[in-house]
Amino acid sequence: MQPEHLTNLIEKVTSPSDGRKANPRVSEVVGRIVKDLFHTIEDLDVTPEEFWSAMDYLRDVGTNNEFGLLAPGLGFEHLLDLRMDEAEHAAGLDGATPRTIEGPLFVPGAPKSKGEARLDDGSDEEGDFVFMSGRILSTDGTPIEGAVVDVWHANTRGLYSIFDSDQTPYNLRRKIETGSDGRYAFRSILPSGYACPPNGPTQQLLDQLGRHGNRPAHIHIMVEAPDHRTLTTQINLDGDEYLHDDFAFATREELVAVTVLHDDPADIEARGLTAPFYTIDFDFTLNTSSEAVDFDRVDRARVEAQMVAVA
Ligand code: MBD
Ligand code: FE
Repeated sequence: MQPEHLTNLIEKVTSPSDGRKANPRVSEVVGRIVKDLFHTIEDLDVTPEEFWSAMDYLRDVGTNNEFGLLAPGLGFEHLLDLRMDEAEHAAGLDGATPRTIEGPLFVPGAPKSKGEARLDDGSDEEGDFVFMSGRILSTDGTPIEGAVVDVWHANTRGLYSIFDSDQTPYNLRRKIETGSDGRYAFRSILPSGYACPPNGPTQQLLDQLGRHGNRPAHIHIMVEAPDHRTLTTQINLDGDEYLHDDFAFATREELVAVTVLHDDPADIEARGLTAPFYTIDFDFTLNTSSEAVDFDRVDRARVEAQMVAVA
């Protein structure tokens, strides 16, 4: 193709019509994406059939509400993390627990309690009991009072409440507020890893790339605290076969948590249990608020509990 035909068309796509005004940011970003895609089509000789099948594919991703899954699967959500890490580092904000992706399954508005909570509703009989606790700290080591720890994780089938009609709403989701010792503690069941819906469009593309769609077992944490930067992260459970092979690229070495098995009958009885249990001890450190960066918690559309279609 004559290069000027390509350049002319790209130019026209983002040229405002007579008497209209463009949003300059949208114009710049869309102009760049269209330009890069035009070049992709030209350089790779993309056929009309390939192009239209890509359009159909995007329709399917939307219909199945999987853009939130495709984004981490193609590395975009981790890329955004790396960029936020860079910006904080450049602003001298170091020393906090590393962030890692929120993912598509956070639901705001979980029940809140002080100091401790039980996350599971007792219905998942496959689940091993876990007691996780630790402190929310400032980078100077001071415990933070009044931090709100939002915790969410999957059940033993790798499924999340609200998105899974077999679970009670907000099962395995809680907010826990720290007291003056900065401590949080909860009882729950150990989650299993997540797998992309096998017949969905995300897995369909991963198959074409020769990739699996699995995540290691993990527990999501979002911590908000007065005068501190919000931390969105996850811990990954040690020993999972996908620990370093996460389809969403979210594992970070500092976020691997050791699960300690307790099978001494005396320990079991002391907890009022009848089966062995696990403990996880994990502290989270937050950076103090800073004028040097203009972002905090990522603002994105999140599911409203009552709006989720229960299939
Ligand atoms: C998950 O549980 C998750 O955390 C992400 C990032 C994507 C899909 C499912
Ligand atoms: Fe998850």
